[in-house]
Amino acid sequence: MKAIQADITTLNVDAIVNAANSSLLGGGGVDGAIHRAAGPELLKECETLHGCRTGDAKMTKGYRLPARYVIHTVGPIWRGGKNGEDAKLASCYRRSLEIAHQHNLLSIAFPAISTGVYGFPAERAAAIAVKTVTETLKNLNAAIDVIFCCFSSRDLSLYEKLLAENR
Ligand code: AR6
Repeated sequence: MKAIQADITTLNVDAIVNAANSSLLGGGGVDGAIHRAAGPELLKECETLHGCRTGDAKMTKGYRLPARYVIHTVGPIWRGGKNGEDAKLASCYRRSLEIAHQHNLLSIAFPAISTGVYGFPAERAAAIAVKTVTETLKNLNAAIDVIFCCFSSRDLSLYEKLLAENR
């Protein structure tokens, strides 16, 4: 597990995770960036998936991206924290890793799911991300290289602090 500051669309990994919405038909933020970089074939494949529930994930090919696959997950919209947001966010990380493991993928990069347009507090989300990934890798007995891909330097320092505490 490591954290880096980068544009996730540039990463040469087996899979990048998309912070999508339940339609899986594109949007702004990291979702928009991934669709632009992957090209129109990505939307075509997404149209065959018939959406995705909050907390779940579905995989497509990566098309023009350096990443081989995109795992699309739907984070919760922040509504104050008492509406199951933590569990739904944890489920996004867990389901994405389960799918990567099922397909024998060895590297995966996550954006900070739900912390943009969906308003989830960044620090709370990062703690859930690190904890859930640690637990899931252990439960799956999987040696997947996990990258937390931070867009801002502020997010990067949050993750670096958590990962240092986790060692
Ligand atoms: N690479 C890495 N991280 C990025 C990139 C990038 N190219 N672009 C943005 N981020 P958001 P959400 C960071 O809003 O909160 C979309 O419209 C960003 O700084 O992309 O889960 C979907 O269609 C933030 O830290 O996703 C949904 O409707 C993080 O990615 C909705 O937004 C997530 O921000 C999902 O909202």
